[in-house]
Amino acid sequence: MTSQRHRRLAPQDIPAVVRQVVKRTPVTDIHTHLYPPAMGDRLLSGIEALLTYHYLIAEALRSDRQDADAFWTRATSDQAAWIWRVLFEHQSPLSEAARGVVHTLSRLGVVRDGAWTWEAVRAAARRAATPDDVERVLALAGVDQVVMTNDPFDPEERAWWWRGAEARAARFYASLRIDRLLNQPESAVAQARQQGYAVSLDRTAANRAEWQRFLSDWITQTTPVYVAWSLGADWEFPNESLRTWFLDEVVVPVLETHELALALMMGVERQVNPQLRDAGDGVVTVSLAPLEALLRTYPQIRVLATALARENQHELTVLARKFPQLMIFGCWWFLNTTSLMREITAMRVELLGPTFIPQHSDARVLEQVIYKWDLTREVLAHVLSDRYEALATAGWPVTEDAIQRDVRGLLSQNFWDFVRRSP
Ligand code: RAT
Ligand code: ZN
Repeated sequence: MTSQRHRRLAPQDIPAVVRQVVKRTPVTDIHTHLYPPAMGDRLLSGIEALLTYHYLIAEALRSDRQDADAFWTRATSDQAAWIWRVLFEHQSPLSEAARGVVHTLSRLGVVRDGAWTWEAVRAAARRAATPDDVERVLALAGVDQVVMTNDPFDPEERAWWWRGAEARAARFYASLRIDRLLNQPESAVAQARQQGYAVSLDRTAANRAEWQRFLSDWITQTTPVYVAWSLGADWEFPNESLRTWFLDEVVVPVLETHELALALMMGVERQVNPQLRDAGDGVVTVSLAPLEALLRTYPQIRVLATALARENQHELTVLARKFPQLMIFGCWWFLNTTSLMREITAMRVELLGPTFIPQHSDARVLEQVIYKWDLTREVLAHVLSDRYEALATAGWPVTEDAIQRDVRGLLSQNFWDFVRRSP
């Protein structure tokens, strides 16, 4: 067995071996909106949640041209039934998000004998997922660890985390999302004050210390794997803004003290169409100059980064060649499609070798990890097969062991090494 894995592979055998390795290698899903079942309503699951995913809401409203305000007045079960009618009965579910529902239901075995009627599909609906469901779904998707999105400005999260040890759940890791601090500081002040911190927007030593105390308390309580910030095109760094003050005086020192990485999710334009609510955010190409300046100013800070615009992908990948403390990750949101993932993943491998994190699921509903990771595995196997075949053809001894090592890095180890933790 072992000698088999050390055996030099013939180019024609490579695709099958790569596919097998990619299929069996467990994933760390480094950015999701999933939570342990003990967090109750936070964990979305089941057919209604799958259908009322904001990606599908946007697609259904576009297809049917129904008034969005009318959509929002419906009960969730009606919204789900309507989306099914529009996207699955009145047209074929060709989009990635719609195909994802079909793929997921098939893999879960809930649609039998090709009976894709709404009645049959709805019969698969469940209420809150049990811990056993979570285990089963994660096993189907081959996901071992899940990183949540935790908002320190959310009073419910505060109540949950301060309940202590019981808040910890196997497989689920916290990430601290500080959007509010850097994007809506007034609201951050109000929320942090409610939690008992005497913070303000003043650029004073006392305020700096109090904000640092706020973040440090959250870090101690949740032991996040990173601190995250999502932003649009309006970031400038360095400059005289309050945002820069927060970065320089609060965020960076706290990251240093706790030896944490910062995750940047760049290129979201919030509420392009507010009528669509959660489905109303869009994409914007950003300048990467502020990121570059941040990396130069703080070489000791490790930065995970993803960009939402296709137009930013090449520049971001080149930036990662220049700064080892930059780890690029994911084909985010509107990029999580077969064609764009293929393009972006191939480019990243060609420019960075196996030193990046190809994907995160961004799942908001438990079962979504199935279609999102199946697709990622398909794309990754395709891209890697080409590369290993080219290597073998050039004379390099490609072995199963080597493929396994690289894939393990891409699907989980690169992340854990970068954040300096172990799962
Ligand atoms: O991909 C998504 O589901 C988006 O709505 C956002 O969650 C985005 O990933 C974010 O975390 O801001
Ligand atoms: Zn997200």
